Amino acid sequence: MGRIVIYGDIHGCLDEWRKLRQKIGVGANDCEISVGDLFSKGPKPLETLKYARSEGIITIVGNHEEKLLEIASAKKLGEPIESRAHLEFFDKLSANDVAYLFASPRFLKIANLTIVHAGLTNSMCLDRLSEDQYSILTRLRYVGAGAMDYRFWSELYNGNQGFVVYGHTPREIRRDKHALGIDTGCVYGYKLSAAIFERRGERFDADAVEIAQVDAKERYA
Ligand SMILES: [Mn+2]
Repeated sequence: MGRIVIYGDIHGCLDEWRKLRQKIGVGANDCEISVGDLFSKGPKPLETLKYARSEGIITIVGNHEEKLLEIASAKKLGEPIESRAHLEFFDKLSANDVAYLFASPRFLKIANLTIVHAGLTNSMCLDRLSEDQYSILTRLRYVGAGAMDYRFWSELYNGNQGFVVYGHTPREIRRDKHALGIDTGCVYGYKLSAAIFERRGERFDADAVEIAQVDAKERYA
């Protein structure tokens, strides 16, 4: 295996994503993973989803992918669907697009690396998650450290589920002891980022991670 290349939230910013892949010079030996939220908010949602699928890039389920999975099951059961925007998008998908979403993992562990969309807490064990904990993976931001004391999850995370690479909360690259946040808000006019890990023996050296970035062409949301 070559490098592991992990992309932050793309939100339909396909032009920037193509440019970033070109800049990194991804090759057939590299393993590419998106942290999820491939679409919604940005300019080319459908094309981005199809691009990820056709390029063989793995997508972790984000809160927006989760919405589509919920719509798929609501349709099957004949239940009402609340999110009109997501429903309109869902109706444009091909059977292969839907199959790609259903095949997307909620998290991925590769040696010492763990990739999730939003975050996790110290009490969660990825191999034994409850239904509620699945949706924590796609939404988590702050956790209570004590009464009235809320901190960003990665500040308190003790590394018991590996070194976590995540997106979901847009801002600059955030580095904590056991986690790396790579959603740099491309759809809001900032940057699209990727974290690149090289194999060192049996593991990936988180201290030697390389960050590659391109600027957003414009502000979309
Ligand atoms: Mn998200």
